[in-house]
Amino acid sequence: MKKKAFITGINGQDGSYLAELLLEKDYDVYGIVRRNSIAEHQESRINHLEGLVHTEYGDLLDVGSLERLLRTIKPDEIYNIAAQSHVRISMDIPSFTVQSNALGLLNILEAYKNNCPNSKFYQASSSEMFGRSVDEDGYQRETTPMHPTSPYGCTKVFGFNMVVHYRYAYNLFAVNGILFNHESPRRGSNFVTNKVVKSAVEIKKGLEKELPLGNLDAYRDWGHSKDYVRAMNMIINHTEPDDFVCATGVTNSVGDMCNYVFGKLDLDYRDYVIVDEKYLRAEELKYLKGDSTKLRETLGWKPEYTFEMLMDEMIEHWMNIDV
Ligand code: G4F
Repeated sequence: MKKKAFITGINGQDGSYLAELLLEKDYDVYGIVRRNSIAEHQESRINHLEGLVHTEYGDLLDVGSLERLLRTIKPDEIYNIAAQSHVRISMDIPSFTVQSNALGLLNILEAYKNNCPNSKFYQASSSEMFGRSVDEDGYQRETTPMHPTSPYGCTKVFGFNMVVHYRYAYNLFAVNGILFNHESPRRGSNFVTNKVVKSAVEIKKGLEKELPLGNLDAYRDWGHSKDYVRAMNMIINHTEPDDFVCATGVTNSVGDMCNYVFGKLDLDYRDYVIVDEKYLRAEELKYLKGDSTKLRETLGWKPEYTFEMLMDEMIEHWMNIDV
């Protein structure tokens, strides 16, 4: 019998790559999409999967839809990837962010417990939970204390703790992947990697003159979304329910990233990048570098993409389309 997977956020970057991976592994793939007034671009990341995945209208804030779908589909694996995932925007709309990410997670966790407790549940937890915390050796790992620096980070700490609590309280196979930043050509263009690559290509093509950014001194551990959805599937298929950090272990600043991307296009980023206060954050998470030894040693995961391969793929993507 084919395994059934249920994905919230199937039309996002990670959801679309995860759906592709699970189809390759011969799963039946179900997902929910939220109703949007502009229907045209709603499923643009999964248009190529039309007829291969089953999509239904649903919403993490609509308990009835979650209960009904989980009761009827009875998936083997549930991946909760949907979220208000933009950290700076979470400072503009903290209440909505809490509703989507914290209350929404609780809604689907309850629907899971009440309708298909024999399924397995994956929660998209985040390195943003670590916030101000770095271990003495310069890494964050599963044991690093969590001191989040944004409403988004606070909601993810709530979600992480609820998943662990439900695991022990109700004997559920509920797990967390603590994923560091992961990108791809499918990344929204208001996240810094795709914003920089898209703008640098536009500048190269003579379509733009400058690139306004926020903090250039923040460090991030950037990997490829394809590698990270592979980790999600490995984590949910481990013999025991557990929590794992997924990261490359390499960190670069936003300035380093600009230098690499503009350099590949034979441009000097310092001639084009300006700092615009609009993109600064009320509190910045300054430094992320993940230690994923537990994931590598327990489950044999390792990333296939380096930072340079990731950036090169994104540059090539934008060079090949009309922007
Ligand atoms: O690309 P970002 O917006 O990603 P951020 O805030 O690190 O969050 C991402 O990674 C988290 C995992 O740690 C996820 F949980 C979360 O959902 C999301 O996927 O910003 C990266 C860095 C920040 O330090 C930011 O201040 O880039 C800096 N930055 C500088 N200028 C900018 C800009 N970020 C954005 N989005 N736009 C700018 O103009």
